[in-house]
Amino acid sequence: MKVPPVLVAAALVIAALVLPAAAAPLNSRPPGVIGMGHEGYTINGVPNARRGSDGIPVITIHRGDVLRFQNDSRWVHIIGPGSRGLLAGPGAGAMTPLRMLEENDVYATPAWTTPGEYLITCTVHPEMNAKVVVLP
Ligand SMILES: [Cu+2]
Repeated sequence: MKVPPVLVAAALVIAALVLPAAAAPLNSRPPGVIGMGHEGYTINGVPNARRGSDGIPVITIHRGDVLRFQNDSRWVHIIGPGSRGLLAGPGAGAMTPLRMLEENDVYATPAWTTPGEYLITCTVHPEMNAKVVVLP
């Protein structure tokens, strides 16, 4: 018996709607950890973090602090120094040139040792940008 293609397509659509809900729940994000959603960072609960006038998260830390990220989404993120999905040269701030995070992955940067302003981005989601302000 031949199955009409429209039934196969409908079954795939239904499976796509149901399967994510059946996946294991994501780990909850501890306070102070920057979340990674779909095309944006989550900063509620992160001390000294706010939205800038352009809507981009601004996270203020002191020299020697580290930043902690958790991918609390089902999307893969590849973060690094830069803006709008384009990487800056390595060594900008304390971000490693690239760090891939799959769901539930946690990453702590090395200590930020040089005061200044640094941009971070996600190469997968160019809309995913943030500014890190390192105070002396
Ligand atoms: Cu991303």
